[in-house]
Amino acid sequence: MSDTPRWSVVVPAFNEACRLPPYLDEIVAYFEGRGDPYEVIVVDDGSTDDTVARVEHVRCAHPPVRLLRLGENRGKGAAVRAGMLAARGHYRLFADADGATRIGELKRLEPLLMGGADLAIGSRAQPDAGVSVVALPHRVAAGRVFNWLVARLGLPEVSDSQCGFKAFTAAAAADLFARLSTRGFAFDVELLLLARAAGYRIAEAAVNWTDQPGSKVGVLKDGPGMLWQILRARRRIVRRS
Ligand SMILES: Nc1nc2c(ncn2[C@@H]2O[C@H](COP(=O)(O)OP(=O)(O)OP(=O)(O)O)[C@@H](O)[C@H]2O)c(=O)[nH]1
Ligand SMILES: [Mg+2]
Repeated sequence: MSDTPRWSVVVPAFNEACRLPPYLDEIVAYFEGRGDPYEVIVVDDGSTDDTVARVEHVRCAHPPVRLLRLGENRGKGAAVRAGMLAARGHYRLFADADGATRIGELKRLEPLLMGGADLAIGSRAQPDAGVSVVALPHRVAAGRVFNWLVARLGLPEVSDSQCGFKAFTAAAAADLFARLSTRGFAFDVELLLLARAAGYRIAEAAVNWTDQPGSKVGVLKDGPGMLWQILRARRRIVRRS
């Protein structure tokens, strides 16, 4: 593709042979319908299921779909970082492979970037009568506790740090992802702390979200490690500034 893509969509995928293909089709159909140049970068790091074959299949019919394969499993943060640094679009979105947020929800983030924001992030916690969030009650409760902690750890104005649907200008993405260190699920918090410290404009919009079965994040399994990663990231950023 010779044209610079208007949008790059980065999708981290680890063992997503079931959840990713319908979402990938949806992303391709959405951008083909818009008619702007675009690219989709799926980042796989050692999936042991058919993820790679399923993406290759879509790629044969749709050249804007790219597959980035990392040698070994390093976590969601490392995968999103690699995809964002390989992206060439004027605007760059990352979206979870499970399609919990439909790609059409980009209509809620795009105007924020057009209006001057450097980051436009989806939120499942902002009250908005126009959107619905369908999630299991224990996950909603865990999210509230997590967001409460994150607010106290340096992001008081962000209602939902963990939503897997965030968009960036090219300049903000290139700068922030080059400096991102957290490889695991807590990378969003480091990214937002870095953005805040650098004075980027962060805008949030409520997005429709429907929990999908097969989540790879466990509150008890991953929560303590995520908090530890956030504390380390915070210390790094405070030391540098
Ligand atoms: N490449 C790569 N992607 C990963 C890894 N871990 C998670 N992901 C991707 O990260 C995204 C989010 O994973 P989910 O299991 O949906 O978890 P979540 O969306 O953060 O949490 P939920 O709130 O439960 O939906 C999916 O696209 C996963 O495939 C990893 O180690 N490598
Ligand atoms: Mg999910």
